[in-house]
Amino acid sequence: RQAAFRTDLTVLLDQVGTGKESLSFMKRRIRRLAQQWATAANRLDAKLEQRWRDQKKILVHVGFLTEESGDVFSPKVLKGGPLGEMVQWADILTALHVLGHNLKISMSVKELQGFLGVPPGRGSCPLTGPLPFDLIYTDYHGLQQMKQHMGLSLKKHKCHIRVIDTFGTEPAYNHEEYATLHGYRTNWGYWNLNARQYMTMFPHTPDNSFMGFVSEELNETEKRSIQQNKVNNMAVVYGKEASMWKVQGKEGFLQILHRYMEVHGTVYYETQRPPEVPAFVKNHGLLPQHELQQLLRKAKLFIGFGFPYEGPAPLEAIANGCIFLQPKFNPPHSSLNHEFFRGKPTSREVSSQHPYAEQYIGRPHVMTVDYNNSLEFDSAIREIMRTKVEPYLPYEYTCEGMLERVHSYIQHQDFCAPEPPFILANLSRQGSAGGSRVAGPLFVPLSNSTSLGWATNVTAPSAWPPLSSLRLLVSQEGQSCVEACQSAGFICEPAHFRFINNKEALHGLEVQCEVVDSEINHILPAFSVVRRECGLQREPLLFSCAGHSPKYRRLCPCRDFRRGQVALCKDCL
Ligand code: U2F
Repeated sequence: RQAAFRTDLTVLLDQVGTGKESLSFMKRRIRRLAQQWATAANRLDAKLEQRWRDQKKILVHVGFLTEESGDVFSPKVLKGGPLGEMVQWADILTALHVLGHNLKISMSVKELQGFLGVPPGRGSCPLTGPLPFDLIYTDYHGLQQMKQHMGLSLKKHKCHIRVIDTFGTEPAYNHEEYATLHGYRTNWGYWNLNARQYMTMFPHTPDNSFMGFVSEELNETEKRSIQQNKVNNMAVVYGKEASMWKVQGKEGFLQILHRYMEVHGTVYYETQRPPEVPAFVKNHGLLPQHELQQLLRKAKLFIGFGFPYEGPAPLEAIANGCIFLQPKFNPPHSSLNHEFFRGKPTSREVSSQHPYAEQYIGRPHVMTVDYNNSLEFDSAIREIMRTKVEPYLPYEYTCEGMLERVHSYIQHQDFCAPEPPFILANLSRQGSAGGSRVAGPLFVPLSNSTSLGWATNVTAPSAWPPLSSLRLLVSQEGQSCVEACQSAGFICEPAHFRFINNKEALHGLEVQCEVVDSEINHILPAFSVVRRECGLQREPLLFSCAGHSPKYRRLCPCRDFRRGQVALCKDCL
């Protein structure tokens, strides 16, 4: 069946259910953004020009909100607890509904069993018939529950699963045997999925798919009125829980801030001001989302103290015309050196409180500074007061951007079908482009590394992203493909690894190999210049953009991307 866009959210709101603060929060959000979603649906509908879209049967099982997982989030909704995950799930549900799919929502193990058709009860019971869904969106808790209740049949059906995974899972952690043997085993990873089945909150490692969420959008009139009504010396602190205000050196930089600006907070409290919040701060208490937006519309500065990491609030602040000021982390925080990230299935280095804001948005909307350097901090505040900025929201965080991305994933990502073979032939230095046939140099000269070009005719008509987006690069020693592609203005594309994991690519690059081995190691394909050794990847699950090693230069499959929509290549729609 063909999917038709929906702009009425009544059915969805009924499906979400009642009885928990988390559900009420999500429903309030869905209602508040309904108009914005409807407009976006109409726009995308027009953009896709009647293109056929399959209607999919989709189950959404929100594991972290089930009683069976302990549901620690719901009781904290009104007390300053994490809301980012609920923001994202509300938006995922809305996007799937608006795109017109056939949606079932489960928030308990009992509902999960009912939808899957496995008998209720505690033990594991295999699903005998076919899976009644094309796609299942869940999280790590939900995955565990499915394993418990579907037993071995989970393995058979796992290509249909998508895991909503805030901070991401790198391939080395996802491969059970490899993780166990090489010290990448954590509480979460080791599910042997295709790493693109994990979907993140921000575009972290491109090994995963970027799901995202949305933020409020403003029309031109609202933008103008916001700019007129900005209070130049008003700052709002990012941190809705008192513990987020327990920061080393806070007195120092807060004093500087207070010298120039009136400081506001939205910290949850029961009866009296939490001792962590200084007396000069005007604390509004935890606000409902729409009231927070109003406060942000007036404020000039939204200031982070270092925690929470990578939440939605900075995007909302920037969308409402604030400048976001945040601490730089030197050394960067990661699962190797920081409690919060310990045990998370990634070694990603987090360079500031909000690396997306730092790297994808940047000045003038975002300033990332060393808070221990009072001169630098002082001059940042003065610069912020002088700078005029317009409200800004990256396209990928608008409703249309999210619909476009989720639509593309649903129609094109298929982890069930065996990867279609491709033809690699006619190695030559030149070629002719046309259709899905890639020819011409898959090669970008890098000023600080000598990457060599190769040209070949490759055909893979059903590849997505299409092959036309592929650019082959060689990393520096110690550099990951994430960095190598980024430094050339591209993004690493794990789906393209299979096209460059071959002797022909090495040959075309004129790499001098005395040996070419095929091994199981997440930094391959790669070569060692000193030892004249080349290695190809034997385990496709270990193709990794994130991997790096000081001894190896990696072969990197980069691709182009759309402005403001890094998840999609130029020919991806
Ligand atoms: C992140 O979770 P948080 O919930 O701590 O992220 P925030 O950026 O603080 O904001 C989440 C939402 O809370 C809302 C605000 C945001 O959409 O509009 N809010 C509000 O309604 N009222 C207020 O007074 C203040 C904020 C991240 F999302 C999680 O994935 C992580 O687990 C967590 C820890 O790093 O950080």
